[in-house]
Amino acid sequence: MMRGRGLVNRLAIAIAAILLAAPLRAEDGYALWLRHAPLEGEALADLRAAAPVVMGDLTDPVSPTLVIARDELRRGLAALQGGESAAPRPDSVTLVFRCGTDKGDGDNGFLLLPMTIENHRTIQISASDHVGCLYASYKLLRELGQGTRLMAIPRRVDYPVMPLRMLNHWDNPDGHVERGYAGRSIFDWWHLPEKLDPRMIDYARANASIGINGVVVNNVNAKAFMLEARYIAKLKRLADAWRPYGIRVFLSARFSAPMEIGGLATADPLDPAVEAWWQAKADEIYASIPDFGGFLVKANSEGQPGPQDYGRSHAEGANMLAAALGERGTVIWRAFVYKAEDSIDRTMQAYAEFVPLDGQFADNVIVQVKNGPLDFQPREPFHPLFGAMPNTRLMLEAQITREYLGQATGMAYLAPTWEEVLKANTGRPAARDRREPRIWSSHGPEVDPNEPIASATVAQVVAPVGMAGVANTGSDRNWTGTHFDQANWYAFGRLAWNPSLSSEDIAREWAAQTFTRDPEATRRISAMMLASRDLVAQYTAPLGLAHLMGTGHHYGPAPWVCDLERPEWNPCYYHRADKEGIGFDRTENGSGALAQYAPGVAAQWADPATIDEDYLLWFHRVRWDHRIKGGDTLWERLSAEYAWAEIGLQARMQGWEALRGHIDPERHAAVAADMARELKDARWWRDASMAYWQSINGLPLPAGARPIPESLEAYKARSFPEAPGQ
Ligand code: BDP
Repeated sequence: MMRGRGLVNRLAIAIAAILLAAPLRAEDGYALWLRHAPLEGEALADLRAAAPVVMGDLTDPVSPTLVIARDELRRGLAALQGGESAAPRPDSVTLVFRCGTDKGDGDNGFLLLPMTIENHRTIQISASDHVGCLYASYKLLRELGQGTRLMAIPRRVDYPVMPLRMLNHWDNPDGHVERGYAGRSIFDWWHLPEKLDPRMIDYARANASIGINGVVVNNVNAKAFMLEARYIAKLKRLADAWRPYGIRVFLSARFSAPMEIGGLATADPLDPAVEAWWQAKADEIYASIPDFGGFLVKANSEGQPGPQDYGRSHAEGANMLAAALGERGTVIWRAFVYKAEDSIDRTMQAYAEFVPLDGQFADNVIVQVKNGPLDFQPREPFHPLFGAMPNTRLMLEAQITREYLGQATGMAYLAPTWEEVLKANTGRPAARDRREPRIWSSHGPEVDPNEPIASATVAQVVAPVGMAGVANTGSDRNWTGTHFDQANWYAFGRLAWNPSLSSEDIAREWAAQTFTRDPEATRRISAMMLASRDLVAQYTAPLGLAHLMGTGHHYGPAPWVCDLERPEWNPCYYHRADKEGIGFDRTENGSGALAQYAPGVAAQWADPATIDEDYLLWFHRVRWDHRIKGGDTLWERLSAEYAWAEIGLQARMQGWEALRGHIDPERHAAVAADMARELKDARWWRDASMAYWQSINGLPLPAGARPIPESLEAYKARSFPEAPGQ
């Protein structure tokens, strides 16, 4: 009998153990970093013991934002406790909102304040405005989601450093996303305004949870008809849905719209009829959407119309639109311009066109500058414009979608790219914004708050304005094509919120919320993420090469392309390889682009013997037998870079395999497949590129290099009608 009971007990314990070690549930990634997966072990016990109660009595007046803030917190706390909140008890920790006003006059900052008053534990959630309280809810859940104990939530004031934290969607009204790799557009213009896809709310939640507060809904290569009344009605529906989440809508505006939809004979910004047309258009939009953010404009770039078509400057074009918006909104004018007929180095043209206009832009104009002077390449030095327009409001444009980094294949965590540019010191003064003590003190030397800063980082230049990211969302169930691409959306928001955060901290907090809280697993995942961009650069653009990708789809290698109509569309224009050597000379002996940087900055890149090799061929043209630090010739080193990338990718695959027990099978398998594909692509990049370089320099493969399986002709003959993004 006894023995029988013992068996039953043992069986019961075994069954309980199986049940408790809850099998990893298959997940499709839709919930993003807002999964709020149940806590484990002591963290779970702690939260249940706290039995937190979110007080329902909200600050007066109650707004939809506050209701969302409260409900998010309630739902999230329940989910973290395994689906149901512990029943309230007399000693429950109470969470109380104190949320200021909803007038939009706060800075969205907040304070989470755990305290014990007369044995009663409470957490005060105070903010200067309602959106601040919403951000506080997400922050609290983020902390708990990483295993922080409720009463140990850091008592810190938190607030967004940058006022504008925007996504730029390159989505077209027909549903095709330019450079989008995660399916079709998430915006269903056809069914708007009557029908609002619930996904639009999930999208707003995701954005609000990382502090994104502005969305440009359409492609910079804009269609004029999106300014028509029927589209304004559609946009209004989105604006109304997103307003409670603190998100303002913006539109990309086509400069020639007065002609295309307004029936005018010109779009000349100094023509009174054109001014009046835009004024009336702005009034029409504001009548429907009182908090409309403004216009994003790509002008006189890649065939887009602009003020130069009428002999007017970018400033004249931007200021005319800015006058139409008035105090109600902002014109964001892109600095991404280059001309085919201009014989100077393409990377120098934006500087040449914009620097003379410094100080001429109206107060409600922002000039939006890509991180580097070329075009979102795997690695670029920072854009020299950041140090050259002290009297203009500059904003950073990053690309979250991976146009040139494998698209939605493989892995490239981009936070290190953005961290690099934000931390780059321009070597030049910047206008000082006193509202941002954090950014001033955490980026660079101690500064006297009353003095203008002598040598500003890019973060310091753009902090008073903002950051825009070209969105990577699409209709794919997991939003971003691959699971790891969610991290880029997340990291973009977090860095725009606080550009002093490190890529590593962001990777860890993302991984803990997205995959697993196991600290060792999170550490390993974040290490994989941190190395990933460098690996892509190593096999696609080693040693500072750039723009070697296939024409049109921008996927895979095509360094041999030399005959496209516009010279600066050709990979040959960038690598300049011949029998003697390779690289783009941007020193004073070459294009002179180096001189667009402050002397102290230029000095670090001026000498091929001392330059950081990641930028060697960006700034210098060197011989194939040039000796690199360490003794290898350039040719040997180039070959080694490709080989190291392969080794790195293989090691990462093994590392991922070892994480199998920590990740649900569905997402584990999907990522493993992405990684296998990336290894195949890296080999293709290496084989095709090496075959091409050899055809130019006539050198044998360096000793020990893997033979190239196919002929150069075979690589050239590959075509990919199925590649996305054509
Ligand atoms: C390039 C893209 C192109 C965009 C352009 C831009 O290839 O599709 O329209 O940038 O930023 O990278 O306007």
